Amino acid sequence: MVSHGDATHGKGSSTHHLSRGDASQLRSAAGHDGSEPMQQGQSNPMPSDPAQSGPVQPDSGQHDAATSADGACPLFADLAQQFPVDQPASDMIQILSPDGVRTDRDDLPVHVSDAQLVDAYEKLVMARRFDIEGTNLQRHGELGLWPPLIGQEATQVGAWLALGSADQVFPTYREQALATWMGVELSQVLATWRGTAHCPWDTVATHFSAYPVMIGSGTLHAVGYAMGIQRDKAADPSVDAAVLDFHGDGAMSEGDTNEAYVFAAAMKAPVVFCAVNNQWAISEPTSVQAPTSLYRRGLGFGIPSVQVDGNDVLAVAAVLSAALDHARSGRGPVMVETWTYRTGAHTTTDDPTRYRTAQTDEYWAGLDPIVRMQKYLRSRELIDDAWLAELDERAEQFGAQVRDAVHQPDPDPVALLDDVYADPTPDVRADQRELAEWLQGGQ
Ligand SMILES: Cc1ncc(C[n+]2csc(CCOP(=O)(O)OP(=O)(O)O)c2C)c(N)n1
Ligand SMILES: [Mg+2]
Repeated sequence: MVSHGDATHGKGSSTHHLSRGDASQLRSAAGHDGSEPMQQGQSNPMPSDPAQSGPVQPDSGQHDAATSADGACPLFADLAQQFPVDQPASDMIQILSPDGVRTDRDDLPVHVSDAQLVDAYEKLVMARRFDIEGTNLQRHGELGLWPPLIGQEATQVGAWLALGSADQVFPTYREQALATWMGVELSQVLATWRGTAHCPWDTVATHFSAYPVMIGSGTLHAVGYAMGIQRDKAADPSVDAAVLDFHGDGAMSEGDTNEAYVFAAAMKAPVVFCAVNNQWAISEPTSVQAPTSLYRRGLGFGIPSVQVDGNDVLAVAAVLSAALDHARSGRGPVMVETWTYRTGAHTTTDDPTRYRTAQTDEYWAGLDPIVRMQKYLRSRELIDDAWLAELDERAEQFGAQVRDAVHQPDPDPVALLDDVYADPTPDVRADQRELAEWLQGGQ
C-alpha cells in the first residue's frame, strides 16, 4: 500500500507520449488510414459556453464553417478521426517511457518510495510467473481454464500501489495477481479455475470481491457497494474507503456497465472504474465496439475520465491513487482507461493467431511493462545483476509453490449448496440431505 508520506516530488511538467512513429506503427498494424489524431489541448471539442463561442468547430482550420470538404455538416465532426479508438490518446498519461525514462508531472504526484519501486518490479515478475504457471497447469489438465494476464501486469501492480487499506476491489476474472497480493490464497485462485470452488476466499477480509463471469455485471455490484460506503460514511464520517472496479473494453458494450456509470454519476458514488483496455474482447478488437477512445465515454456520463498508459506502473499508480483519493473524499466517481495489451490468449481455449498479426504483437512487445521498469530501476541503480539473479531464484521457488497449491483434496459435493443463502432454507437443507443419501447409496 502507498504511504502518502513518502511522496516523490514532481520533476517537471512535460508529458511523455508514445512517439508518433510508434502510434502510426500501431495504426498501420491495425489497418487504418493514417490520419493524424488530435493534438494535446484539444481533448474537449465542446466549448464551455457554446452561445459565446458559436457553433462547435472541432476540426476548425481545415474547412469553412458551412461545409466540410466532403460536404458533411461541420456540426457533426468525425470524432473517430480526432479520437481514434485504436491509438493511444494524444493526452494519454505516461510517466515511464518504454525506454525506462521517467518524466514526472506537476499535476500528478507519484507516491511511491524507492523500496516500493523495487517491490513493484518483483511483483511484475511474479505476476508473469503466476500466469505462466497457470497456463501450464491448464495444459497439464490440472485446471479447467485459465485467463492469461500476461502483458497486463503493470495495471495490477499500479492498482496495488494505489489502493488504501479500506478500499474494496471488484475484479474481472483476470486480476489473479492482485488477488493474491490482497490476501487471497494461491490455492483459492487455483481452485476457482480448477472448478472445485466458488469464490472460496473471504471477500470482506481480503477486500477482494468475487469474479464476475457475466461480462459487465460486476460494475453494478461495485456501484451498489460504493453507495453502501456512502451510507456508512453518513453514519460515521471516519469511514475512508472507495471501490476500485475493474472491467474490460468489451464490458463497455454491456448495458450493465452503462447503467452502472449512470448510477455512479447520478449518486456521486465513491467508485473508480478501471477500464482495462487490452485491445480485445476475445477476438473482437475495440474498433468494432467503439469509434472513439474509450475514456471519452466516461465524460459523457459526467464522470472525470482519463486514459493512462497501462504498461507504466508509475502512471497507473499515480492516476489510480489520485482517483481513489477523489472518490474517498466524496467528490464522486472517476473513470481510468488503462491502455494495455493482452499478450496472451483470451483464455486457454483461445488461439489469438487466428485474429491478430505478428506485427501487432511485436509492436506491443516493445512496450513491455517489465522491460521498461527494469531499465528505469537499473538507471537509478536500485537493482543490479546480482539482485536480478536472486529474483530469478525466488521466481523459481514461487513457481513451485503455485504448482503445489493446485493439489488439493476434492471438495465434499454436499458443500456445493452451502453458500446458496447465508442461512440455508429448509428446501436447501432437504436438497443437501437428499444429495448426501444419494452419494452414500452410490458407494
Ligand atoms: C454477458 C456476457 N456476454 C458474453 C460473454 C462471453 N465472454 C466472455 S469474456 C468476453 C470478452 C470480454 O472482453 P473484455 O471485457 O474486453 O475483457 P477481457 O477478457 O479482454 O479482459 C466475452 C464476450 C460473457 N461471459 N458474458
Ligand atoms: Mg478486453
